[in-house]
Amino acid sequence: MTELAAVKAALKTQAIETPSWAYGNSGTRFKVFAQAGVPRNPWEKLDDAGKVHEFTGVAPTVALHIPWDKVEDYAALAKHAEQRGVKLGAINSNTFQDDDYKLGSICHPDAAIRRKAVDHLLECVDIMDATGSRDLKLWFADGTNYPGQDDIRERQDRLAEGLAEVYERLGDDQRMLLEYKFFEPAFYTTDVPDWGTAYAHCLKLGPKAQVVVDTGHHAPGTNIEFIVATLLREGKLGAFDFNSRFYADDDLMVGAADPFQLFRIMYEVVRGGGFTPEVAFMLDQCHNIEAKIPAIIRSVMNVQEATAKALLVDREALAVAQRGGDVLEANAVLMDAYNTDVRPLLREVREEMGLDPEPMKAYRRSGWASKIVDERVGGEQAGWGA
Ligand code: PSV
Ligand code: MN
Repeated sequence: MTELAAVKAALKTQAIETPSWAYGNSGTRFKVFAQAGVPRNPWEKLDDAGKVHEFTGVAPTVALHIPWDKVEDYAALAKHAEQRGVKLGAINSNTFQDDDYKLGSICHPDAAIRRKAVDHLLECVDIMDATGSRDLKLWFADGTNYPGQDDIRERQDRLAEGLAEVYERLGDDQRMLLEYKFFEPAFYTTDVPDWGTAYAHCLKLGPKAQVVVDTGHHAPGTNIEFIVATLLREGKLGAFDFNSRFYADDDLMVGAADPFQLFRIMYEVVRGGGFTPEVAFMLDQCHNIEAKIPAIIRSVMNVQEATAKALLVDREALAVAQRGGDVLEANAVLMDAYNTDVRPLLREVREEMGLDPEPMKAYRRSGWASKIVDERVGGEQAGWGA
């Protein structure tokens, strides 16, 4: 196989998971702008996700968020997904929207609230059994706002205890993915604020516990690719939540704010052997002013472009330059790949996959956008928090 053929073959295996919540209305804490045609339930979210996969060919799974995507019959939901050409992916827990969780969930000072939170996580594992999902994705809003509010160390003990109970409940083929975020909604301490804390808990729990890197969850200037390289080296990178940010957790389309950073991250993924199904490549975005489905298609294509560039890095030439201490040549090798226009290559890849080479144009021509506006009348639109 030529090198280019190998790159194309790799790109054809790419799998980017789209989030069910990105198909519904979402926004900022100031305003959620409703859009005509957005789904009114999980079934319609899957219909839209099916379209994203139909036109991109690389978005075969959809992450669910519980309780936003609660249904009576998860096996029927999984079947509905398959009829739309997609599968159900990670199950995201939600321990941040109930009044009981004001002082935390799994780290709450009151054992009864901790019990409620752990029971929710166990329920999520039951749902995974029904949907056939491999991954339970955990993000905790837990933390404190004021020094002295609660005992920092004891909260870690409570976290470890709750996680251990859920870990024990996982099946042989199931995993727990622990996501960190440095602040918000808590502003003084956050109980899982960084990759080190997530890593320490996952290490103690065992091989089925892995760390999630949400690209919007770091302090400005953080070198995310270094974190990716380190977690891969330790065998502890379970997944990404891709989005981009200019300021904090902006949840913009991935690759929009900093495509170079996305390339650097994908290079470390490729370099570290992480371009495999063992790492889940998920989107976690909040489309506020842009149309949902095209925004998700754009994000999928941005990840695809960054991946193509990462795969094109001449690693032999890079290694020679690095070992020879040739700083400028090493940097040039990396930049050559980044500056390559990979769009023609991706058009070829899509054609070879039997797809339209231009997913965005094909989606626009398909008429799906006006069909859902016409058909999805009445009922209550799905939205972040609903
Ligand atoms: C938290 O900010 C987060 O990134 C977690 O992944 C949540 O589950 C998700 O956003 C919900 O929007
Ligand atoms: Mn996230």
